[in-house]
Amino acid sequence: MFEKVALIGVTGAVGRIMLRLLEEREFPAKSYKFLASARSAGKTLTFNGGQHMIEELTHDCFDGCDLVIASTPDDIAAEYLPSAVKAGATVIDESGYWRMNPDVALVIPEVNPQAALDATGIIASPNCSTTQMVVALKALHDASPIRRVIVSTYQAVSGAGTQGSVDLVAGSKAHLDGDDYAYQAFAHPIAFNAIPQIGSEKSDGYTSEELKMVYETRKILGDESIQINPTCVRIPVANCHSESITVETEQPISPTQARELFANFPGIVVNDDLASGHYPLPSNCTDQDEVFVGRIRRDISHDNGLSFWCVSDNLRKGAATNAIQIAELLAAHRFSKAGSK
Ligand code: 2RA
Repeated sequence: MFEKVALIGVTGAVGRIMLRLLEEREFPAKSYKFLASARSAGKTLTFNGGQHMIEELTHDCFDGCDLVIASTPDDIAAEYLPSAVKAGATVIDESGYWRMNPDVALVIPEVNPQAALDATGIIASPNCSTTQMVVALKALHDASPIRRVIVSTYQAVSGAGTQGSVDLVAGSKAHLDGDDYAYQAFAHPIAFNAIPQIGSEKSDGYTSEELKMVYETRKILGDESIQINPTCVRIPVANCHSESITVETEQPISPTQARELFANFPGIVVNDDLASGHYPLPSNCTDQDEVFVGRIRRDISHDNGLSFWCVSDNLRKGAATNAIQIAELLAAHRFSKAGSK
């Protein structure tokens, strides 16, 4: 068992899901410490049937912690997580700050578990749009190496934080009532709209969210030669990111083969019956921990191409669930031989 697990960012949307997952999955820890910004310090939360005080995140709050799981903005992760490592903890980080650091492991447990087991210090969890795609890609990549990916995302407002969800509801109501609404999480109205920009402008006309899909995917799959062309779009859906993905593999993979590869891969659920109108939808994937695929078909424009549709809960597998799965992987590895200490 871990001696003391510190959870940072427990009042955020992802932090709250992490707490529920740790309870439901009976995570092996003797004690917990709940950390948040000064604004939330002093408040209480309910966990494992008890009331617990939230403490302020500071540089010297990690004494005695052997595991830290953090869900914070990048600047907080940059400033505080090195202190947790210095105090001797293994750190699992949900933010984007450390992901591409060459000394940091970037891990999806179904895809590259060994990277977490080999890591010292910080283990990063990928961006939500990357995670669900890479789980699906890995199922194919193991059968025939992926050469090229063209992906368009349809991302839910929950990915933009609590304010994104507030904006969707309030903006939709205002739109229907013919009122004005001042959006805070988005540069354009999200109600009854689609915004082809997530993140800031980076190089070659791509955004930060799009380039995360390129660089994180290559790092996780350990293959710098994979070519990826992403377009990330915010749509007026409350929760769950959807992705239209076309891959080109070294050898052709038929839709039948792909269905079997996906079905046999841990963490993937196939929901694929176009004739009956069955495929993953944000509405049937929310609050689920898996990656769902459907609309599996041959790419009629390319012999070695395969297209499919992929949906996953961006707050769960895209964030909280992946982080907790990394923690469970570490626990299983560290404590299996020693018995349940
Ligand atoms: C989004 N991927 O959906 C981001 C959140 N990390 O905006």
